[in-house]
Amino acid sequence: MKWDIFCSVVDNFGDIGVTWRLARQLVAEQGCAVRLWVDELSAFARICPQADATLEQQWQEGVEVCQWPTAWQPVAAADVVIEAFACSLPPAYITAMAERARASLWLNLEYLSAEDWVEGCHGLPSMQSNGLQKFFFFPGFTAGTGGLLREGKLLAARDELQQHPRARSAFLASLGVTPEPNSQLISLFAYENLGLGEWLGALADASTTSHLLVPEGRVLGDVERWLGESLTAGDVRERGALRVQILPFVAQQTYDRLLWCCDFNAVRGEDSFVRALWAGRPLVWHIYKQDEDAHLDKLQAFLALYQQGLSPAAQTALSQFWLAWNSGEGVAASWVNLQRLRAELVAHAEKKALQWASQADLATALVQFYRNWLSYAA
Ligand code: TRH
Repeated sequence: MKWDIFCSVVDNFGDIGVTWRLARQLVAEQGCAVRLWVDELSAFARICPQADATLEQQWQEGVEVCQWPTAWQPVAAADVVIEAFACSLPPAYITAMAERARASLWLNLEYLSAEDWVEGCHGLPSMQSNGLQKFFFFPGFTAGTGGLLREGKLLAARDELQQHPRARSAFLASLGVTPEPNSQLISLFAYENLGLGEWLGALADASTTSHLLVPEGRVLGDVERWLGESLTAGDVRERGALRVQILPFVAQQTYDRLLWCCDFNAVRGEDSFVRALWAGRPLVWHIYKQDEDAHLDKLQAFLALYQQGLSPAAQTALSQFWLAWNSGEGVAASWVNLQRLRAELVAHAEKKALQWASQADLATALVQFYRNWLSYAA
């Protein structure tokens, strides 16, 4: 089974983050031959540091990673073609898809959303002018969607680290992190946030200690402003009950492990958000901003789903903190409230991870979709 995945890096790391993860899993678990076309290899090299951003073609973890050239050179079309997040395929490639003895299956992999309409749109075809059908494939949280990216052994690997304090300490030490025994370990990956200083103030003033890990990125400016100095990876600063440590941007699998080790994860976008869900630890989601505040509907839809099973007090505290985090207002007060419900939120986060892990994962669902399509076409 040959797959071509096309990824256009719009901004940030989400597009390449999702497609790289999917490509790896299709190779490792589904026995597929995968070519990943990326138009900006420098973004790829950030999440896969062993990659060389100057190469037209390279193999990484069994995936053939190719520079998506501006001037497209004809290649044979694959059995299954994924255009990620509605990126436009090269016209000559679309012709090649149609001209195969059996046309390629063409899928548009959409962004993740917990909104109700997703189930109704998942898997719908759209007839193209050349006679090909393009299908819309929606990741999601319910059985009527394409599911979430989750490697088969993900939760077992996570448990290994979470349940063995020595393994956890050794992993953290490999990043230069040595938290005090009772300190709350927090990771912070977020967009610029006007409320960040307020939150850092609340952590510094708290009666218990926190150790905040900040991989270099967009939120660093807010941390620097609060501390009143520039920072680089490796720097550690203390203010009251808070220790702030700047980390380098690490490989994707290393970042996953970091999330598993933390007591609380602040994540953003799409891929880090899903990974924090699998960590089974309390989290806050800095959602990617969209025109006309469309992202707020997405945020509310997810909250509605995530809050199921929480006490009314925890539901209120959680949504207040998440909305404050995303608006940059009222972050300190809502954090203090949330902290009071920590025990309930810890148990809940693991329950949700296990619940979602009982559904088919996205890579399995994609392969199943292809098999169904083949038997329908036969
Ligand atoms: O980078 P993002 O903000 O990406 C966003 C979203 O995907 C958004 O929906 C999309 O529209 C926009 O890009 C274009 O956040 P996201 O999705 O979490 O992707 C970050 C990736 O970076 C993820 O795969 C994890 C990875 N990462 C590392 O590999 N190392 C690190 O040190 C860190 C912090 C992240």
